[in-house]
Amino acid sequence: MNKRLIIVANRLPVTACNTEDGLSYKASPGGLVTALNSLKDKYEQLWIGWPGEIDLEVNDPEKVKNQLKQDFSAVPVFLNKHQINRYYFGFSNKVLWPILHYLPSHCDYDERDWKMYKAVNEIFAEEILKQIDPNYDDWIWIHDYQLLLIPALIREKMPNAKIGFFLHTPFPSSEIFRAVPYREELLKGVLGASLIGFHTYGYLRHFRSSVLRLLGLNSEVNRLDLETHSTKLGVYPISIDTAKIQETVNASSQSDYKKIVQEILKGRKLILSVDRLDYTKGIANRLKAYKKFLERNPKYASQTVLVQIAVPSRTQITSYRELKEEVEEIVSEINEIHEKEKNPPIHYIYRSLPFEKLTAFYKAAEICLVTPLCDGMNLVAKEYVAVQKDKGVLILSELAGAASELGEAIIVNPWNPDQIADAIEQAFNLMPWERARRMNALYTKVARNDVHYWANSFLSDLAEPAFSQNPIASQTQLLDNNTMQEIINNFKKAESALIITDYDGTLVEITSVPMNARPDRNLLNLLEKLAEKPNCDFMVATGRSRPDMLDWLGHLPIGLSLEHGLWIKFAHEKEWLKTTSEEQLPDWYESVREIFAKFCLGTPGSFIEEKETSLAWHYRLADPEFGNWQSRELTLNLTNFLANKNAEVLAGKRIVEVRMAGINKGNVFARIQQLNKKYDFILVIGDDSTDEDLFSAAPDYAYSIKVGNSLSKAKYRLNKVSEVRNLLNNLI
Ligand code: ADQ
Repeated sequence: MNKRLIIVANRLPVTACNTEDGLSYKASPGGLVTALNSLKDKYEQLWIGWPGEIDLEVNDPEKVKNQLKQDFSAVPVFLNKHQINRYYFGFSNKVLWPILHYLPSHCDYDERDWKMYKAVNEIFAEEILKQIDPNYDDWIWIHDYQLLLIPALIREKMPNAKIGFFLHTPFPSSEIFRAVPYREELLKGVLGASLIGFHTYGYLRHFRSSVLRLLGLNSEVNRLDLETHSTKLGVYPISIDTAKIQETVNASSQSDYKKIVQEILKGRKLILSVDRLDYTKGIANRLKAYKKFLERNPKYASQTVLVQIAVPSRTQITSYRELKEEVEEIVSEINEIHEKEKNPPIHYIYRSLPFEKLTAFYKAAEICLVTPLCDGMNLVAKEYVAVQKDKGVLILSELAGAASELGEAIIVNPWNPDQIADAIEQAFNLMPWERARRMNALYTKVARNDVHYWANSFLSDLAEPAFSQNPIASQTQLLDNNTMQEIINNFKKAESALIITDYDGTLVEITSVPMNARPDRNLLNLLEKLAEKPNCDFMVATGRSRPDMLDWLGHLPIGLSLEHGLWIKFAHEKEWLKTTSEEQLPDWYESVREIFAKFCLGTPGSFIEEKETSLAWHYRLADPEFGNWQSRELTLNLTNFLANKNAEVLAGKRIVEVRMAGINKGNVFARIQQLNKKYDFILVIGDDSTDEDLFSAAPDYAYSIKVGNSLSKAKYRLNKVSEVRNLLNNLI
């Protein structure tokens, strides 16, 4: 089957333009289009996105669609003005964009924008699903923050789909991401992907931390195992088409553009800045730094010119219009200060230029000043390097993703005008060999990690099956419908059946506070009905203490195994069996309590649960990363301390527990032997590490089911509590 790449981005690579002769299409020269063009030999491609504003009352949508498909392999998602205003200018650019760039002061939240963001993501997802063709091996590659919800929407309908997602912006610290309204929904949305790509490891790290803190999900550095699939995480710094840029540099058209540039320079040295006019790009700060530089070095006012090229961007948004005014004011102010000079020291160009012309500016620039306050990557820095090859000096903000790759640039803090002014001075004073050394090193990197490398490395990682690094899947099979039916049939046929299930995480969802996990009405009904089955012994086996469980389940005619098998009682038995003959508290109990108490003080949110012969330290309410770290310390401490004692340390789900050695949930099978009970059907279900003893002790013919995704000795796996309840409901 032929592979096909479905590329989904807010905008199509072509934009519709209304001309006197009707609609025409202008190719957008974005880096993404170039990058993916080079993959055309390997994958057929289909683009899905917004084609720009098209009046559908004047233009026949079917005709537009056919033309886009035929000429550009593109499928339009038609959006009207209202939709674009709320989804794109609203939620995407007045909430997500500023927060992703650590600038929440630019946020302007409106609930209606969020609703439209959701609605438009759904429209995109529907269009993608419509385009899926069973004759192709379709891979879906979704781009950027405007479309965060799509991966989960597709996953829901196509559980095995290959979905890539690439974020072109930074991903900020969880402390700031949590300010986004509906942050959980957004994270869950993007986690529908099989692979999520970021520009830098820093962004990946922040993403993992947000997923942990906001969704409570642990992840590996490169992977996150979810109930339905695994999501891989990777770092793919985007780049440019270096070879193509070199072609442009050598093209004959350059000579005309060079002349235009020379007319602006009038023999002066060129400092160049090129940006979309966006508040993240640090344009105002940079101009102020240049002002400082001129104050300190007045002679340069006649010898240099700062050409600031700014592409108009998102002009519908107030803060972008305000920025334009601010920048223009600063430019006039600086030029007025130096009005006695023949030519003003800043030349400001507010428009988009053809790339060939931009190249002429890059080539002529002695210095390229790239000082964003925050930037996912920044391609201008790489374009300058690709054009210069062995000359010129790049001054680069440490807050641009590109800084993590381009260390040979002069790196500056964009918030520090003195440092930027110093850097300009330093750049002018660098010896030619030092400039060449730095630029050569930069060029080698940019040429090697070009945009083709970027696209190829992302897609080759997407090619790997999502579960390939997940050892669990191969060991414990997902319980399919056939096995489920087999279990139901065998249970119904059985003369004498035994069912043992764990409680927390198996029959009820795990809660932050253990006392909140009370059984609900549906569960109590279900357990009552199972207890009524004449051919069945039903037992709940839990690590919880006797008082808890007697309060919650004591009135039901079911068996209970409590405190990890310390207390066992079958439904028909009157007396409890205590698995140990010791009457006293174990000798380690007090000391362990003291160790736990020390860790409680040092780990805000954690607490101790005391049981008859065991102690548990819970850290579900503590900071998740700190809690994990403290639990490792604690386990190490306890293992040393308990080395020669009759005790074992268990690390469970956000819990560290110490219990008497030899007492575990598997003890129930020894009790069954003692009682000489015979069963022709056994089903055991549990979700955490203490249930592994149950799985090991069960006879070979038993059905054992692990709830969740982690490594287990169980034969089968279910994903969640609701699926366990569904299975049990099928038995009654
Ligand atoms: P942008 O914020 O748009 O991209 P950037 O990476 O610098 O920022 O790309 C700008 C592009 O626009 C460059 O290719 C540049 O040549 C072009 N450009 C700039 N000024 C121009 C002008 N006046 N005329 C014509 N073209 C001009 C987002 C993220 C970035 C990330 C990219 C790619 O914000 O951090 O690097 O996506 O992932």
